[in-house]
Amino acid sequence: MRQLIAGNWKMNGLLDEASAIVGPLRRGADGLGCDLLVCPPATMVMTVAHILVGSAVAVGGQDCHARPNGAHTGDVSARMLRDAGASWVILGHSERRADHGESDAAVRAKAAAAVAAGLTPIVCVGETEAERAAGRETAVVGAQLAGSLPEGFAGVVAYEPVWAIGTGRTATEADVAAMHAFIRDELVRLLGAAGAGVRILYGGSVKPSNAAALLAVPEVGGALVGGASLNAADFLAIAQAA
Ligand code: G2H
Repeated sequence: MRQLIAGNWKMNGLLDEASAIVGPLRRGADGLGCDLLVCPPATMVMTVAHILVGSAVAVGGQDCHARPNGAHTGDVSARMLRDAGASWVILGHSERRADHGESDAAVRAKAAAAVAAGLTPIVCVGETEAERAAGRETAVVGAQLAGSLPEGFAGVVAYEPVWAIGTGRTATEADVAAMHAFIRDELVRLLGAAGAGVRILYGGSVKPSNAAALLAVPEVGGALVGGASLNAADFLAIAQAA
């Protein structure tokens, strides 16, 4: 299966910066051996999707509400993202779990709404430093998977150890191999045969200098890239390592 390299811009980027990133991506995406995705802030999904129309680069949101519409001030629904040109959405990122108190049940409802609206969800899981220090990393990630994935889940999972996000610290290849093998087993247990085909991305300080090694780890189906996705050359270099 082709690896997926997904850029999570987080709350970064204004329109002029977005075009400076997306233009080179559009030109550089042809002939890549992986799938490429950018997830800008909601304000720019439509513009970025317009720039990328007809290209090999897909566009996604960074979150969606579980309801299709209604009295939810400040929220964006999966249908709205789809309407704006997105085909993917990141859900349950640890920053949303921490900043907005998103529970596994909330992530599960959002993932179901995303699929219903025609989006492919990327559901994020990962343990904190304290949980790993206590030897609880697989228990935490196992519970997140069981609680966050809707029945018949047909999306992507991203493993992002919280202690490696935006810190410059990367999990070792052995850490990644062990956790991705665990996640694969859990996916098969939860989803049956379909669990064998779910791509499992690694995320957490992925950059050009470590991408090739991380992407070569068994069961790594791609990368969710934060900081390095804000620079087109770095993001393309990561994609070329896939
Ligand atoms: C993890 C990742 C992208 P960064 O959050 O989701 O960010 O690559 O900056 O650690």
